[in-house]
Amino acid sequence: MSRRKFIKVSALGVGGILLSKFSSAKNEAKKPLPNRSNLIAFSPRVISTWNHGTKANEAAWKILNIGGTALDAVEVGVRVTESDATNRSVGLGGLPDKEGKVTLDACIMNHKSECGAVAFLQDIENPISVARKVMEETPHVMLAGKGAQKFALEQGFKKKDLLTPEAKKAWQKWQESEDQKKPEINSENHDTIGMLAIDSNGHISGACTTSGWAYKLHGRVGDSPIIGAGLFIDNEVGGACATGLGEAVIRIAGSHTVVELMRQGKSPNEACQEAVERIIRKHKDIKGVQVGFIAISKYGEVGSYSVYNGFNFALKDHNTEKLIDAKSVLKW
Ligand code: SD4
Repeated sequence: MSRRKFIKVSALGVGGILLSKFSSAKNEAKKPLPNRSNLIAFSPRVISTWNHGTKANEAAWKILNIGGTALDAVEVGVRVTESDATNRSVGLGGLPDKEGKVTLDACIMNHKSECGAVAFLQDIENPISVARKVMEETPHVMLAGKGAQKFALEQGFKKKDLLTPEAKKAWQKWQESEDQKKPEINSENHDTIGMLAIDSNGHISGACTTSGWAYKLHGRVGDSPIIGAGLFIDNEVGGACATGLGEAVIRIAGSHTVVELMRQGKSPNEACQEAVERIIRKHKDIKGVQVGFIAISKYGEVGSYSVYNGFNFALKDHNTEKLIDAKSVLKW
């Protein structure tokens, strides 16, 4: 058998195994998933939200490319964005809340449906790694506020002031502006990173991390640390994550919705589109409410959709490295 033929047959074989695994989950998948076994099966791939996804993907790819796990890849990948002081909406350098405090939300989930999260965490540069520790070292899923910080310090994380002079300046300017009377999420004040990766074992993991809605009320927690809202993985189907106005994402359990729509046979793109349309239907006034989803299927297909135009995501695999503009239902 020629090598090319062998690879083709192997890929179909893997797809066949996957499909029989799917059909055994009878209670969950009433309608059989479409046969997409001719698509890239078990070829590592990573996607992440926004332009900063490109750099984060590079770091994740270093792990995926040598046969590392999707879980390691997503953690290492989003840490790049968390530690980038020039990014105004994730980790170090993130814009603070109304009181000038940088408060962080993050979560992580693996192919075994294990998950961990931190919410309203302060003074720790890499909340995603704390979320992973919550997943691996505790019987819990989420720790918040002071308790999350205490746990992080016990785990060896170091305290750090995350409010950079630039972010402080922006906050001071906001305090003097009219904008503070009507807090609004828009294309300038949010850019969460959500990342989804599939590794060479066909395992999917995801991570989501943010400093949230700039100038939010002190104590506000968004969708990003909430499993099922900001992120959801079901290794039998795929994964999804969200960016944008967290309140709107939580109202439809956004990422879980996208994964369940894929379970019903929708492609990642179709699933993201339907979730976005549901958000639009649930809002009397959708003006200015931006949400974007990205998704990956078990077969490595990727997709995205947003309420308004302007959302994009970065894709990296063996053959491709590019930014893709998401389709949107509405135009700004
Ligand atoms: C939040 N969803 O805290 C986050 C913000 C965000 O892109 O995603 N911005 O609501």
